[in-house]
Amino acid sequence: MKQVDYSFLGNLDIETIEALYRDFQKDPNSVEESWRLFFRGFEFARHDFGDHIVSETLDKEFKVINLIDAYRKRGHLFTKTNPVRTRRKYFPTLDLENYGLEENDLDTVFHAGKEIGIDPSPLRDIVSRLKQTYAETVGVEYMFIRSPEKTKWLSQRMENNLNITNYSLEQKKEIFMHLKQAVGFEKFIHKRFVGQKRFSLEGAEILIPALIATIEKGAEMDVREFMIGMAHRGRLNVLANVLQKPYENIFKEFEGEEYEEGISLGDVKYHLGYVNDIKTMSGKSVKLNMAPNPSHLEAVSPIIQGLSRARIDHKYEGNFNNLVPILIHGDAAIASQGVVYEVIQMYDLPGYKTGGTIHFVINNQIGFTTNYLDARSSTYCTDIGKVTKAPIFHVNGDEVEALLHTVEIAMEYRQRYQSDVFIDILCYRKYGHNEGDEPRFTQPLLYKAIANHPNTRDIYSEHLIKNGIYSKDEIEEFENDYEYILDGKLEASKRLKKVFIQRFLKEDWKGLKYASLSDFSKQIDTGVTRKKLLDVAEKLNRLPEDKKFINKIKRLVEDRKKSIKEDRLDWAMAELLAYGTLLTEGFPVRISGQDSIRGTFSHRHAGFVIEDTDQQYIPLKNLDEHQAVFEIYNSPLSEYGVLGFEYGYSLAVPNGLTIWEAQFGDFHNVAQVIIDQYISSAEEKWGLMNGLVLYLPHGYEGQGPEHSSARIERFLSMAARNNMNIVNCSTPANLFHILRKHLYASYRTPLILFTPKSLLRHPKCTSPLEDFENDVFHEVIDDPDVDIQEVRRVVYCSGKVYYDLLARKEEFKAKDIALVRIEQLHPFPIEEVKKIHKKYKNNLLSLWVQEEPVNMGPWRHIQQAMAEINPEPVTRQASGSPSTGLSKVHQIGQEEIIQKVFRKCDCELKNVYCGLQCVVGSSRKEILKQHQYFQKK
Ligand SMILES: Cc1ncc(C[n+]2csc(CCOP(=O)(O)OP(=O)(O)O)c2C)c(N)n1
Ligand SMILES: [Mg+2]
Repeated sequence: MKQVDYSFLGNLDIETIEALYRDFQKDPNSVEESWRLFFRGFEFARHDFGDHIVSETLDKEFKVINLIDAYRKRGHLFTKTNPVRTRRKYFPTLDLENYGLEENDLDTVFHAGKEIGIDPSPLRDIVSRLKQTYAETVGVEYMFIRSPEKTKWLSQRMENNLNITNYSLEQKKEIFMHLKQAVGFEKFIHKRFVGQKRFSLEGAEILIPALIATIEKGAEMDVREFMIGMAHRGRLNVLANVLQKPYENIFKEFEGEEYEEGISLGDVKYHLGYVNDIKTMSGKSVKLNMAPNPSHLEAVSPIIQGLSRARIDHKYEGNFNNLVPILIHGDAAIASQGVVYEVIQMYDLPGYKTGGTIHFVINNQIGFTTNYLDARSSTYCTDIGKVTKAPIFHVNGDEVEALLHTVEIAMEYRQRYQSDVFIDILCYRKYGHNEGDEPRFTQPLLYKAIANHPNTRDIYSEHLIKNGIYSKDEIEEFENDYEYILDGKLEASKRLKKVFIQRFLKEDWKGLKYASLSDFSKQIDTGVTRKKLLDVAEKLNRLPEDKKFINKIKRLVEDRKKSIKEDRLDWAMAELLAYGTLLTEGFPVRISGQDSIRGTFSHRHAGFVIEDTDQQYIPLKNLDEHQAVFEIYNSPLSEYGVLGFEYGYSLAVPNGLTIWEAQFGDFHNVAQVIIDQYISSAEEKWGLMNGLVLYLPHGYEGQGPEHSSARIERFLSMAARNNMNIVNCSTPANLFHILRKHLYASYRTPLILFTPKSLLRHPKCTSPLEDFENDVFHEVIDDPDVDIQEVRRVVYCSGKVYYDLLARKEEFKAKDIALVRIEQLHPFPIEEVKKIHKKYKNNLLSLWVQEEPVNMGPWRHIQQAMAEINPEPVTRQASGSPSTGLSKVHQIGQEEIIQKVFRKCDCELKNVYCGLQCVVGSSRKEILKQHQYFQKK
């Protein structure tokens, strides 16, 4: 249908309008908002004028309707929401003349008033109501929402309840108490801890009553838990006055010198998390979680989503109304950190939705020293919310009642439509970026205005005094009393010996412990009986008879069955069997990554698409009725957001196998923040365990600089004190066992698994059932095919290059070369390696072989870890890029590496793996020493 331009309505005759109206009545939902309004105006006019309707009266009614529409759509541009600055000017304005109306019409009664829920009223009243609703202290953007039901709900909810609401006396007193605490807390710290960084909330203290109102309203509407993520600004205040973290603990963090046991390095006070069960004013019990977060702005956002989803899945049986994520953003961060987009984009995806997040923005119009005009191109910092058609409210940070009213609407909307909602609080920052930073260096004008601006508590006190609710003296007394309480808490904090960091979600982690070095080398019986293996395999390889599948799928399943019969299980089979057995033993499994269901390299096929449908049959969901939940999702094309999500998910499910898979290993660097700030360091900073598994496809197959290396070296450079388990399996069975061990261990660490590509189909990369049954995870795999006494060269390697070496070894029938695979790179299994090393008594030369350039791959870490053995490196030359783009050049490089390992000495002892010369050009003296050895022999 064509968009209606109301201006030429005067030219439409009544018959035409009648005909259009009849169409509309047949299918009211088929029209756009402007048409709906058109017909609504038409209804009003007809209702009042019956058949005597004339185009002139219609025309004016429509103009009023148009004005209403304009307020709804553009009213937010004309609000008075900025407490300390004048707004930019927007055109056209909402003045009557821009809508074909004039002053003279102000006293005319228009039936269009019904559109905003009032009786036919003079235009003056209609405009006044519109202004109050859409262009005073709250601006709202919502007319871009494509669902007529949602826009109608929002219009009605806002128009029927004016923003300046009449809170009851008791409510007003309560609001004051919260403002008093929010303001008093900052002032107290400012006075008592002079010059210390706290990232004060001053200028945005209104956030505290807003959060409390969110929790109160949520609790009334079935919410039992909130998952909160926020940055530095005001965090201490939120922890103290919303999560009710004891004041004395916070004060101790300003002065403490030592952490309580278990926290090694710790973190600054405004990054710490906290969990508390609180009672709301209406007597409901609500769990509040504040996740710890790093300095990296917005990095916590995906973590909150994953945590929330995990809780919704595992604690609230999928009921999105029982848990609400809250994200509190800074205006500069929300506008420009890309991960915000990644998180928002996930909001409605089946694998990632959390039922809608309430986003608050502490919009102090500045980021560090950067003015908002330099910080974004968009009109609002919240414009990102429009991507998913979430309603966006902009509220004056001086107007507490208006904000609380907005919070109520936001919570109702979220619970009703499971949508994100944004509340942009226009406020200011009382001091510099932190309390020691001079803001007048960069914003002298603004800070002049801010210096003279009263805080929200004082503004609200004025209101209460004016309305006779409290006297000035009473207000002062309340404020003094609060300061007195805080003084008592400060004294109490001095009696505390150490700084206490509450372990986030410690209740959920009961029974699991931090890993020690010896834990890793303890063997855990992860074998599974043949009977069970065959039973699970049979279910994995069964296609339901009543469903149709393409021939290729049938063939694939037949091949899998054949591999079991022939006792040659490949990588995919091992992976699926690991999941399958764990599921039947009660461990939930969740996998997400780009194209993970089929698998980037087409090996996994965890779901089979039913022919001619969009549905899938997922064998791992159909093992038995008591099995744990299996979930697998193709993720959106994001790494940072999705890895953060899965990290959060695994935090909330300590006994589940949560896996994030990179499409190719290199892509993990898009999510580097999550790896640096959470995966590798969360335990030392916050005492946080985590069992997330990363699958990072790795291996040099000539696919170019970006598809070869998962940057093993980077993980190894961050590995220390058992913070991660870094593994590069070379056999399907070892993969099976490490995954099972990961869950059966009494400790948890992130598991970084480098996974293969070409090995997925390599005929040698298979394992017999026996290895799944009676074996365990091996940190090192010694060479089974050697003549121990004859071994002259011990070649250490890891992962896929082993098979390249093996091919040559088999070709040469070289039983005098031992290929030893390091399957676990961290913690490094040095004792086991040494044991193997000792076994080869006649060894002359130890090598470390890798496909990567010498400055990449595990080499530099191996050099340290195996210092006692001192292997010589066989690697590619140092380079900045991991690999060549030409596959021929790759092959030459690969051949060079292999040749170096197998090249025999050029000397008189030809045909013996005797010397160092060929490999690394050792000194003449060393060569002679070896020759002597052989001569003696
Ligand atoms: C990813 C990232 N980049 C840079 C910084 C450094 N930094 C800390 S706060 C800040 C300004 C944040 O501004 P805004 O988001 O508006 O929050 P505000 O401090 O104004 O509350 C910057 C740039 C950071 N913490 N994280
Ligand atoms: Mg800011």
